Amino acid sequence: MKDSLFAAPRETNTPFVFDENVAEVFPDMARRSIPGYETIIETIGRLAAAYAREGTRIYDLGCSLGEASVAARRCVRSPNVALVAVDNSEAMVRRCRSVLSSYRSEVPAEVVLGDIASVPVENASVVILNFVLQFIARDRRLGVLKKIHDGLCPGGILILSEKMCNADPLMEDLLTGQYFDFKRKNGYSELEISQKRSALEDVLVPDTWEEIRDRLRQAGFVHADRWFQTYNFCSIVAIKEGRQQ
Ligand code: GEK
Repeated sequence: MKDSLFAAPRETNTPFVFDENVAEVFPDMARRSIPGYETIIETIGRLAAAYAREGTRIYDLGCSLGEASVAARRCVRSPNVALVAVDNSEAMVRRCRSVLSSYRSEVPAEVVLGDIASVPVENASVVILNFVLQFIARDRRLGVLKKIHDGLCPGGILILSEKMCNADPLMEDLLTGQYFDFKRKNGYSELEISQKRSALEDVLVPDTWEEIRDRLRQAGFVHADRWFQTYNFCSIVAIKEGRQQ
């Protein structure tokens, strides 16, 4: 279903929430609003296949409709791997359960309604945080990353995708301008672009690349780099120190 949530003029600037209306149009919204969304999902599948280890778990934190979970379950061949998908939106979780149950896979999946800040992460070989940390209060982000680092097995990976901002105002303007052109090219009107931008203010709070990198280091990740970037959207892979079992 086409995303036209911000097409009509809005009288008040109500903050963006992941409700039933958003869940209904989410696949279209993600593809037309997140540069590289499909490439990132496909690559998550391949990274999960390469790093999932026998007898461990894959976590998809902030799973929305479970597209990354579907990709991981389709690609992973290691035996005895289970997937845990978590989201705190009831509308997303309900739909995600139905999406995941409609695909057959050797990887059993559980979809949990919960806050990623409080859900335990244990015995993980792969953790996916695909455009989610940016919605968590800044002072809670380090705690989430530390918990993930602690819950990963040695040699396990975190795939972290984020919308970033740039500390240099000239670069910020250039990259934001290019991003808005991408949205126009994908059929969003000026009104849709500006109303969505206002609704996301204080809801999606981006960090700079330097802040993200430093926070990953503070959480314990020594090896981390961007494997994808278009405009201010990036995806990072971080590896927990130690040999894979
Ligand atoms: C994908 N990863 O398609 N706890 C749990 N879930 C949360 C929290 C939280 N504290 N805060 C936000 N969410 C997905 C796309 S969308 C990205 C992720 C976007 C959830 C929220 O309910 C929503 O489903 C998701 O994070 C963010 O691979 O819309 O830009």
